[in-house]
Order: sequence, then structure tokens, then C-alpha cells
Amino acid sequence: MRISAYFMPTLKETPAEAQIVSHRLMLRAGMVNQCASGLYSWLPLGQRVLSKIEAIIAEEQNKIGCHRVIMPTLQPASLWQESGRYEDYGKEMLRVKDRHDRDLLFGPTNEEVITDIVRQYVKSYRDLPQILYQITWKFRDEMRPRFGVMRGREFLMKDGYSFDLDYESARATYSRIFESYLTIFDRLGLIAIPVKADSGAIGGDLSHEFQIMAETGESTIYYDAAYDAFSPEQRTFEHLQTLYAAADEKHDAANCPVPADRLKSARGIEVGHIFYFGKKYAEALNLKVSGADGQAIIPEMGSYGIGVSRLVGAIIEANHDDAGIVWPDAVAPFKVALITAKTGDAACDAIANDLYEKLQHARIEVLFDDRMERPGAKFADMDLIGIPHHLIIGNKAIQEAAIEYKNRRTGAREMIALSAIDTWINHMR
Ligand code: P5A
Repeated sequence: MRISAYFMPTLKETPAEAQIVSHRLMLRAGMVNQCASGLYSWLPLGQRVLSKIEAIIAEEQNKIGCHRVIMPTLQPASLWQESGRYEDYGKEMLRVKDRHDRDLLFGPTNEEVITDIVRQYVKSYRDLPQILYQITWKFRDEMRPRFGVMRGREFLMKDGYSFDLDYESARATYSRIFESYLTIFDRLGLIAIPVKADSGAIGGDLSHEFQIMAETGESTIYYDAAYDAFSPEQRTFEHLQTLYAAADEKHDAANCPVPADRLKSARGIEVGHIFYFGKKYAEALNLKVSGADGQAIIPEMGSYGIGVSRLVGAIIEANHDDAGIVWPDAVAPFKVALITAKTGDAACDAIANDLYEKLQHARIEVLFDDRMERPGAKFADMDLIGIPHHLIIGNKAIQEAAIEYKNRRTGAREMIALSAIDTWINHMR
């Protein structure tokens, strides 16, 4: 992508309304635009990051046998009256009427709709277990939308729903998704701590929140220092279940099983929340399947959420410096920044154009700053938007046939001979 032809409205000033660093940086990098309180438009750079995260989530969920669907954003009130949640949900639910005066709502979550789908098709024990998920926009009329996309009113959620024949199988599904979530957060460059949680309005008795550490987190998490020493292979459900982690409202300092010298605390951002709730929705919506000997079985259910749009803010909270965002490669909107430090100089432009084509040919996502701007302004923009690998074409490109590489995260710089650039590109792939 050439910046001269791109839509990337970066801002020099720090927007006054943004209280936390991720919100400030997302506005300054031109990733999002506030449309109204808690409602954001995702501009091209932000949209790219969002779809990278979506793709990683989908890949990992598909790997463990989940199937992706898309359910409507508007739902009939009647399904929520069946489950009994229509009244319970309160003012967070946006209720609307259609032209026939029928009651609808903008879905804050989809337990009812998915249960309705499954009850229409799944009749036999042979058809279970099943895990269905979607990645769609939800609406919750939050009392205090804040921190940009972290607590929005309309937000992108991955929501999954599982149906099993008995408790053991439901628990196995829960643990499989728990572990898949750890893999997802790991691939996003985040360390997530699973914390036992109340299941609230969703209902049920086994629930975990996934919290990532950041100073701006909304709750304080207390956890066993042993978490920090875990390798990815050790982060299994059975293993982590045995370790202590609790959010402030549940943590009881006097009765904490972890000795004080092993107890750590940090602010956390909730990026995921999973629930096992047994037969609650299946019973309420009369979902039954027939068992091997003809008896009726009420399936055991769970639901599994990830705050996809919130993750964008959370990743920035965990990955930034004074100059701007520092994307992990896996979610960066572009992997390589190509910068001409002498735009307008024919020799310099020729090298840059050639390199741009090579990178594109190698299918490396490259953002080419071909604008007639001061080099300093160009470097500052690439630092701000957080592209991980910078290639700078300046005087040395012409005099010494070498270009400068800068690693955004470490700041390390080195010269790459033009003759070695193909090897470098291959390495980047
Ligand atoms: C689980 C999936 C549920 O709704 N039903 C389907 C269950 N869980 S939850 O905890 O209420 O939400 C799941 C995740 O969504 C994110 N989230 C938000 N993100 C941005 N703005 C909001 N207002 C918001 N509310 C919830 C969180 O990451 C949460 O863990």
C-alpha cells in the first residue's frame, strides 16, 4: 500500500477526550473514529488489525472442531421471553419495535438464538457434541462507555456455544476451549491469566475470565507467582485449575491459600469470559435429544466469549512506547514499512519502487511511505502506527548500495546490502 493513495488520517495532537494510552494511540494512528458515545467506525488501519485478530481466533477455534456461523444482530424478544432473560437483562439491552409493532432487540449475546437453532435440527444423541461460534457485533447500552473500544456500546465479540450429552463431556469441551483460548492469546502476543469468575446473568457454576495485565485494567487480579514461570505446554486446564487467581472482589487476603511472598497482584483487562451453565437454556427452550435407548436427554451447554474489538485496545496497552504502538507481528496492520528518506530523488525512488514490488510479489504486507514529506515526519508516523519492521532508503542506498533496517520493538538498526535483500525478504515471509 502506498500512503500517498491510502486513507490513514494520523493526528499530531493528543485528543483531549482519550484517558488511556491505547485510546489516544488508536485515535492518533487513525485506526478508529468516534461516531457517538461508545460507537466507533474502524478506519482502514484499524480494520486490518481487527481482521487479523478474527482470523487467528477462527483458525484456533476451527482447529478444535468448532464451526463458524453468523446469526442476526436483531433478535425477536419472544426467544428471550422463553428463557426468562427479557426482563432480567435490564437497560443494557437495546429494545426496538419493527413496523408491525413486534418487539425486537439488538443482541447483546446469543444463547437463546443458538439454542433455538439447535432445537430445530438436533434430534438424536448421535448429533452431539457440537460447538458453534460466530464473530459479530453486539450491542450493550453500557451506562459508562469509556476507554474507546475497550468498553464500547457496539463491540465485536467472538461468541461460541457448546452442546454436550453429559457433564463429563461438557467439562471436557470447556477445558478444550479454555486451552484454545490460551493458545489464541499467546499467538496475539499476550499473557492471559484465567481467573475463576461468577457467571452473572449468563448463569451457571463454572466460569473463567481471561485477564491480561495492564496498568489501565478495570480490576485488580491476585495470582500465584507460579503462573509467570509457565511454558505454553504447561498451561493446561487441569494444571491451571490448581493455581490460585482471583479478582479483587473475590480475593480474601486473610484466607488466601497462596503465601504472601508468592502472591502477585496486577491490574487486568478482561479479554475473554467462558461459562458452563448446564441445562439452563436447553430446559427453558425445551431442547431435547433422544438417547441410545430412546430416553430424552437435555443437553449440557456452555458459552465462550472473546472481546475482539476490546483486544485491539488491550494489545496496545501491553505493546507501546513513547513513540507509539509496537504491534506484535501476528496482528500488525502491515509487516514492513518502506520509507524513502529522499523522496523526489530519482535514484532513491527507483530503489524504493523496485523494493516495493519485490515485497508485494513475496506477499509481504508492506506500507510504502512515498509522500513528499520530511523524513522525520515519516519516521514518526511509522513509529506511531507501530509497523514492526522498517526499511529506510536514504543516501547510503545510492552511495553504498545498502538500506537501513530498523526493528520497531528493540530499536536495533543494521545495514542490509541491496545484494542481500532477496534473502532478507525470504526470511521475512
Ligand atoms: C460468552 C459468549 C458473554 O456474553 N455469552 C456469549 C457470553 N460473555 S461476556 O463476558 O459478557 O462478554 C464476552 C467478552 O466480551 C467483551 N465485552 C466487551 N468488549 C467491549 N465493550 C463492551 N462493552 C464489552 N462487554 C463485554 C469482554 O472481553 C468479555 O469478556
